[in-house]
Amino acid sequence: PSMWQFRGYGEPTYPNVEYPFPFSPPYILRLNPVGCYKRDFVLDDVTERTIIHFCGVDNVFYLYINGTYVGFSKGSRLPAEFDISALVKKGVNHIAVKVYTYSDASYLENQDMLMASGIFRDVYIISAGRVALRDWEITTDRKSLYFRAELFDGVNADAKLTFMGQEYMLKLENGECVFEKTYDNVLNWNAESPNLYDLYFELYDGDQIVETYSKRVGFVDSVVKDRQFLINGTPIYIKGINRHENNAENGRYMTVQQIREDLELIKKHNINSIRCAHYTNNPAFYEFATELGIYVMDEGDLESHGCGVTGDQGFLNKSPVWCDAFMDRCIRMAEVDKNETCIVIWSVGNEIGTGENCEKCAEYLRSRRDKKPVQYSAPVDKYKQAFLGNGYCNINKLESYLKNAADTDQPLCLIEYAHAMGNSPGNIQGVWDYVMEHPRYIGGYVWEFRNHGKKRVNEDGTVDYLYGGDFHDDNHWSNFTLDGFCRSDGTPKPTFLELKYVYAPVRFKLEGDVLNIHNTMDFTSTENLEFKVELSADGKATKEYTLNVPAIKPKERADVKLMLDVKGRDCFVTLRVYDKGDQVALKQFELPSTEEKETFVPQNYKKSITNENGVLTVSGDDFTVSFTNGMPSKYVKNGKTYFDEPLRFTTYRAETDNDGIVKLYPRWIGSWERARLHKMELFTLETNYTEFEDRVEVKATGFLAADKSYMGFNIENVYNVYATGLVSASMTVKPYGDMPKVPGWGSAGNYDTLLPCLPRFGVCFKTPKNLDNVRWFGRGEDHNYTDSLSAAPMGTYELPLEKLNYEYDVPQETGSRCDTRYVKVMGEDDSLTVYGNDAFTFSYHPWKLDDLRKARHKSELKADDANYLYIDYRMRALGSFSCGPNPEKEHEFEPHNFRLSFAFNGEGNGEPEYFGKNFGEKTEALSGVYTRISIEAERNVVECRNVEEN
Ligand code: IPT
Repeated sequence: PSMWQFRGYGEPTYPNVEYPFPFSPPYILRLNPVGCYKRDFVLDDVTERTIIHFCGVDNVFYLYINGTYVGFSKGSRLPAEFDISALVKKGVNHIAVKVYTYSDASYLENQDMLMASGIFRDVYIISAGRVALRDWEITTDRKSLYFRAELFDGVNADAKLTFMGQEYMLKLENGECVFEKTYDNVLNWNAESPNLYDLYFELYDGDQIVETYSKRVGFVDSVVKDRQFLINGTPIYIKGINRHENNAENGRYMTVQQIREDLELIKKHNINSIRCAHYTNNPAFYEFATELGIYVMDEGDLESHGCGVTGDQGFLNKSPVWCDAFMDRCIRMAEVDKNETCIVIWSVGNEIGTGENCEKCAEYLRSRRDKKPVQYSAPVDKYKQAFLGNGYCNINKLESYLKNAADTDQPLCLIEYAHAMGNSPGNIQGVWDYVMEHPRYIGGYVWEFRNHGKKRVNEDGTVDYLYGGDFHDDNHWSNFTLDGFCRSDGTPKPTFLELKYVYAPVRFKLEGDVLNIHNTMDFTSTENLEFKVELSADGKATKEYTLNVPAIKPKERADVKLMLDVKGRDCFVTLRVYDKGDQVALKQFELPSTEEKETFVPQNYKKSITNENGVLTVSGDDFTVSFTNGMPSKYVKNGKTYFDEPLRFTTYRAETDNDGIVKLYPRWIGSWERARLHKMELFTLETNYTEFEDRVEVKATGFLAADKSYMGFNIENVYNVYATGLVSASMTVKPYGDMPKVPGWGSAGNYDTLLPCLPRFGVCFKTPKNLDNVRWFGRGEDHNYTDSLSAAPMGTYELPLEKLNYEYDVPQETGSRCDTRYVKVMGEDDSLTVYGNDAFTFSYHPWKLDDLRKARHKSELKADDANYLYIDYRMRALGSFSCGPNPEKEHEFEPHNFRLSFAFNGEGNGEPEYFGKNFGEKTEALSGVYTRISIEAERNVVECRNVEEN
């Protein structure tokens, strides 16, 4: 199986919303490439009945056997079977399949993914005899089994059903039998304990067994009741993810092994639910989900987003002519997948607007024997949907959905939330804190599992992942489909680990030394979890112990006392929870400090100072530091040059996809570029120095500003150069003028966010290449942002530079670490060490910022001949704005006055020499409004003036 565009025949396309043909249903007014498949196959024997089964063919196909036309099928992600008994012979046979790229069905298969074609799932032949199973149905609830078998041609036959250790002889009359039985004492199936029982079915022709089947069956029922979603009568949380069937080498063709690996990775991340976005999956998927314990929302292969061009996404949904086509997709989904234990919800489809057709589909699904809740994306009748499904919204909006749902009886479920495009999403923790406080919310499904890039191996062996616009396509949505928690090559992003800990089986609160443990599991007590406590002070672990936790029942809480005897300035208690060796929960609390930083006491020293040609140089015994244009510009210590270009203020970051989607939706990028944040230069008005016995103080004031823009920053820098070559810096920054703003957008429900905001503010050291190891005390180990900290506890970490930065399929901002107290960028026996006064955010890149900004594929990003160490006062949070909300206000970097204080020193690789010293004024937000510099600009400034106190 494959998709021909992944095998060198043509290229995929990525139109996403807009149909890749003129809107004229049911016609396809465009060139329609056709793939012709031909091959021989050998039948050792020809039985009474030969059936050929196609598991998935995109988009429609015609089948020919031995030169004779057999039939036609559509429904790309649905199977099709043909009886070819009359056409096959013993020995060599010939099969031909003509696959069309487009058809009227394309109007209903407009999902957001790479469009590609071909026979992408298995094809197999069934050779059966006179007595042969045509269909079977296995439905359970908590106690009973309903079993129905149906034979071809209505023949009579005997059969044996083996289940729960018992054998039942069945008689099929006119080709049918039904078996029903209630069992006491069965263990129910749920995602936490996927208890299964083997069912065997043997079919006889006379006394010969002619066919045998087996299925693993779970006893389970799912209903929506009293504003909750109940599995076996117990309300559950949906800790879910949306998943497409997709991989970088074969498109929608996945091997059984790959499907298994996906699900194991998903399960390992504390995820209990998958929505089959947006079509029925490979049959192996459901079997693994059943075995591993994953609740599945199965979804019809139905999306008509492109109908939006008519002004109504539901244009076809409302058309009676299309009703059968809608129904066909839902009936086939339910018929094909009806025996899968893991499916607990049916979904009609995605983005099909509103209309009678989807109503009828929902009615049909609701009428089925299994009585599973039915979800549909179109809230025609909000009283009938299983869930009130919203997503991609900020906390305000979550609140208002709750209010609007006051007169309804369903739970609220975020069918899609937390858009993981590029370096994203932020605030999953915030959403879940809200969910946990509001029982009507039962959770939801993040968007989505894996990026959809198409792998390309370049001539030099580097690998890129391609997306819209790379395929000679002009109707495309660029990299909008690189929006998974894993890169295209399957590597998890740091936010996937964050998701894991947000979805953790236990949550914690700490008051004094009382730890409140909340079991968020639905069926399982905590008795098999192992709780470890780690105390640390100033970056060093001081004690570790195992916590004795009583078995806490599902959903219940218990208090446990902690021993918190730790002394130091920065004290933390870190809780790690293990389930069979796998860490399933992580939480850190800061403890009160018992010590203060020591004030740094300088030594007197002999110094020489020169001030020529705009360069001020201070030298001591074994160091020299120069200042140019108010910034440290060269630093040599013990014969080593740590930098010899001026530190640069950095007011820009390589845009994340949430900041704006390049060439698609500029959003913040547009606003920041209009403000010229990427072009800011420092204009120093004055530099003075004063010599003291024990230091030289350098003061500089100026503007950070750019042409064509009325905004900037007033800067006051104060440095002190001490005896050992230690240099402290205190930078007071006051923004002025017209600060960048961007409106919220559509579905994000974020209309209220018109805050001015900055991408970052900090300084950058250009360091030599040999400083290629990094040690820091701060948050790690993976990168972290103020709205994505749950997997990033404070600690001392060390990484080689090449492992420090997560590299996205589309290069963008990466590698930031918050709350850092010191960072050492190290060579073999030396380091440039930066000390916070008290904390900063750092990142360290082997690339130039501009190169990181401009590269649109991995291979375009080349390391520079220097490294770049960024010491930031603040780095903007992530948010989810590529298809969701901006960061919450408390995480947003609103412009305000502040001071950034730190010190740097050239030193060895051992303990940081000045860690724990206080160098004077701290890094902090300062009060005050923006400064205005011109009356004419009044109009622009007014809107920004609410930034009174930071
Ligand atoms: C949502 C779609 O359902 C999904 O297929 C995908 O396109 C996602 O957006 C964005 O990646 S719909 C959302 C815009 C409400």
